[in-house]
Amino acid sequence: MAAPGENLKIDSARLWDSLMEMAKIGPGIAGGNNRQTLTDADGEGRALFRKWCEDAGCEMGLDQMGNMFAMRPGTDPDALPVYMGSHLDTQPTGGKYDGVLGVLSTLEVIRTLNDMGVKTKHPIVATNWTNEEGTRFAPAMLASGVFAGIHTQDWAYSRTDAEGKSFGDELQRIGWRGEEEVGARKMHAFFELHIEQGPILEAEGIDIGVVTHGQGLCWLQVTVTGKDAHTGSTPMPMRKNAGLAMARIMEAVDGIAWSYKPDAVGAVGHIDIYPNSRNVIPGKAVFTVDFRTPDLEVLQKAEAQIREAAQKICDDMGVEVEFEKTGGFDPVAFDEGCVDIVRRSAEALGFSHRDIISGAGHDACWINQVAPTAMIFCPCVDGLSHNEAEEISAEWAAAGTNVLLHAVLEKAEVVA
Ligand code: HGY
Ligand code: MN
Ligand code: MN
Repeated sequence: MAAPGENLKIDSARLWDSLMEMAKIGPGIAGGNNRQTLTDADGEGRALFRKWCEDAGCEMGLDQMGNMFAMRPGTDPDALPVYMGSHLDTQPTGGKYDGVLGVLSTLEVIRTLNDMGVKTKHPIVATNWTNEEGTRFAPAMLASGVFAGIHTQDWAYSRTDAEGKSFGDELQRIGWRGEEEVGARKMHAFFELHIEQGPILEAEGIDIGVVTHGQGLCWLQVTVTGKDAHTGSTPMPMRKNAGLAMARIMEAVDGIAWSYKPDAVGAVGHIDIYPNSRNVIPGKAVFTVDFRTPDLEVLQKAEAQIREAAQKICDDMGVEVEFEKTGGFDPVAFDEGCVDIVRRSAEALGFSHRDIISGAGHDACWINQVAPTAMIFCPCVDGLSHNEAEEISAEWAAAGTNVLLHAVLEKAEVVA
């Protein structure tokens, strides 16, 4: 005799339709999405998610960082809710599934429980975290970071984008600043389904990633100041070429990451060069360094090494260099109990699975500091993400969502 809820399965076609519907909001130029945080498109996507959740009978909540909560009541209103969720904001050239699968899978879980008339002791809450990507307003996972007490709300509100607009003003402008105190909600557990954003699961033909850890991250912003000068009439020995210094520092970032192979990774992703004129030697370069590794000591060494290497490169070239730490977190070990629930849910549903470390950062990495937390990965094609060509199969999406359903049901306790 199956236990209550044991044979429950989500509606794969309905999940896929919701993904494709959401993908129409903030379209990219090559089939993906550009629905950056706190843009009008983000506001539209939020409104659609809210409508769907209200249609599913959820009680909506909104906090002062714009985090959205959709609660399906439990039989015991005093029982701490089981939360699940991810983010609807995307990269400028993002895919249709990064974060979005993690939010719309929670809607599908709630719709499925409604269809089956399943009651749970603990309430269940679907969540959309604001500004997970950190591309418009650094750092990444900003709102879940405030929720977990990592950042102050004032500091988060003060973060500005490339046009000098502040997070706080933009949140107010799109009309998604709620009244709830951020972090006041207490959680029985938190689960996040996400695409792997790496090649392992697909390459090994595995359906589910049981995420045991998240690698640590270090984000630096580097400003090199040289001197604008004529590219034709300035003798080579007199040049103070900030662009060249940046190129040498970029090379150093790559070399440091390779020196800690196979786990460490490093790149420079955002580059601004001034005055960016074809016949002016760049007098200023502002760029970002992104190091990641599961090993905290290696992460700290890599940061120290790039600061030292960049300083030497700039001293030798007679240019100035400044560093700003714009984001970072130590490697994360998720809650063993919740990780085991994910593993057993995959097992019970007959999905192949393997333990895996997350290469990307996720809201779950911060929520893990305030509630028992675990993540579920599904494969993505060629491991590609943060690219409009990001792709998954409906089967992968359904498998991940079914594991999410069963993991959440175990923590929320089905009431027969
Ligand atoms: O940067 C990250 O790992 C995430 O995609 N925001
Ligand atoms: Mn993501
Ligand atoms: Mn992302």
